[in-house]
Amino acid sequence: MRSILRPLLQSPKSLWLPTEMARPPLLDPAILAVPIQSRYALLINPFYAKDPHASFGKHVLTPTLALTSFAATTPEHWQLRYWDENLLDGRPPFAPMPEVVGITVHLTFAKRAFDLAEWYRSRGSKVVLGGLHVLSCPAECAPYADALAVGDGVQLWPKILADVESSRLQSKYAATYESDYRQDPAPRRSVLPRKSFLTTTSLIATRGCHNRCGFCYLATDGLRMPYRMRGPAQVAAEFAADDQPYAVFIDNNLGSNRAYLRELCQALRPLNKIWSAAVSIDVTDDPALIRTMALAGCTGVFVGFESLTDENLADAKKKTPKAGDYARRVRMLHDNGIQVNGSFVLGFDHDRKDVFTRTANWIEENRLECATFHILTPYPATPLFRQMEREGRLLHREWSLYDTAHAVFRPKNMSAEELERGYAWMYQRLFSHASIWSRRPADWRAVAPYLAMSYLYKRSNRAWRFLIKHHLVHAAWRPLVELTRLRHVRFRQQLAVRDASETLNRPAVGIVPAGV
Ligand code: B12
Ligand code: SF4
Repeated sequence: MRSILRPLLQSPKSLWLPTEMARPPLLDPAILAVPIQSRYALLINPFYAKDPHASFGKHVLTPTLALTSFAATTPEHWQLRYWDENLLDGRPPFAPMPEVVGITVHLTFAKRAFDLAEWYRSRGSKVVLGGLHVLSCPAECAPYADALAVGDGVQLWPKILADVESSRLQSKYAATYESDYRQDPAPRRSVLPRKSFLTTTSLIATRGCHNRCGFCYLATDGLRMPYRMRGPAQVAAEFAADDQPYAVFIDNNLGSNRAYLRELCQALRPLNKIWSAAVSIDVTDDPALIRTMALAGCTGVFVGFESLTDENLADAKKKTPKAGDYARRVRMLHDNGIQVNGSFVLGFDHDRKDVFTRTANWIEENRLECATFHILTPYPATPLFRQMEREGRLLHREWSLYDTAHAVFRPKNMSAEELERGYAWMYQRLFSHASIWSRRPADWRAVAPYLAMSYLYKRSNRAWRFLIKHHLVHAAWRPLVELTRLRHVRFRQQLAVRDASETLNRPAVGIVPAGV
């Protein structure tokens, strides 16, 4: 069995990176312009290079809502097509040639977005650029676009298409993030290729966060994003409508407003489905809320611990409990059957060379099922960027390397090379057999599913490439997820029965691992 699986299982040291995971498909200059099809819009999520240290599975867990959110506002008489270059289906479609091409731009794939824009524009399409990088660097993006969409696309897209129809397209459209979020339509998930993602149900219930950490894109100059919430019933209805057992909340911080999260859980509970979400660890200030989340189907949380050093957290202006109290809080989540995927930033000013081993030891001691690492990255127009610029510590402005896998600044207490080596070492260690085994759940009944998920997610990059290319991601993953959902439904029934008769904070029967 081992010998059959060996070619598919990744050795963490091999750092396997096939060309199609490293480079975008060729935009053939020889392809001539074909007639434009009017009232046809193509939306593109551009290619970005994958980090061979991390899991390729992450990229097909759940789709971005950048394009589907505003796609829902497309008038009926417009034909719409969605194209995600990261699904390895080759170059984006061009026959017929779309009248409008909408491209979302992040700094890491800005170059690819600009290449796509030039290619389509030179063949007669009107290109609209929007997204985070357009917000933070509009002047850089403007030469590549017929129109820039700065801010919320849901408000801008219908106006842009109407102006295309009347030949009055403007070069810039701007909208704030202050409208009533409950008025937004549900994202148009029907345009997504269902076979290509573990789940197409990326849900978003809130925008914004009560924090404004200096390194986060939410702290971008001029970006006003008050915490806005959709109606809990709206969110539950979207979950039910997409007919998937598992959803991923892509909110920045689903735990920012606890009263709201409680209401949302009440709306989700009757669905008998499972979900995971990003929350800040202060959500554990309220143990009853953690139990409510578990009863509503929460199987995993993505927590930005960022650092185990309080001075780093203070420098980043993150309002968070002391790092010394993190372990107790992780236990509380585990006791409610909720897995923890910890996110750690490396390279803060108080990080010394021991940060790597210290962090890895802590993750193993506290049995975090999964961990994600990021090299500190100063995103343009954030307070961190300004600080690094002021201190002359930026090494370059090659945005494609601002992907949190490269050191783009001079760290204080180590060299940039040491920081990158330490980052790579963290993934090697945490994705190793020994480390995966050391973090297995305490309850033996949860060990087998934990191992299945861990190996699929952390050590199967060759398999991921195969599954992505052959549109088998959903088929391969869904049975595991469905099984987990069934186990979780049983688990929460036991939890509810016990709550009715006993005190709240006794540990639950065991972790039910779902997702990653
Ligand atoms: C889902 C997600 C992913 C998915 C899918 C990514 C993808 N591009 O396909 C996965 C898990 C694979 C992923 C990976 C990574 N991600 Co990511 N991801 C997200 C997440 C959680 C949600 C994105 C989303 O759907 N947002 C909701 C939509 C509705 O908002 P939006 O994108 O701003 O779009 C709105 C407007 O901007 C506008 N708009 C956007 N595009 C366009 C286009 C047009 C034409 C128009 C008119 C309007 C428009 O309209 C939309 C509606 O208002 C965000 C955090 C967040 N909550 O936003 C991080 C985030 C985007 N990711 C981030 C990062 C850093 C990464 C990684 C580099 C991290 C890593 N090392 O692994 C990788 C690699 C991706 C890369 N190289 O860029 C950062 C980006 C920071 C930055 N300044 O660019 C974010 C902001 C997280 C953070 N807090 O730092 N990610
Ligand atoms: S807690 Fe997370 S989402 Fe909120 S500002 Fe800080 S990094 Fe951004």
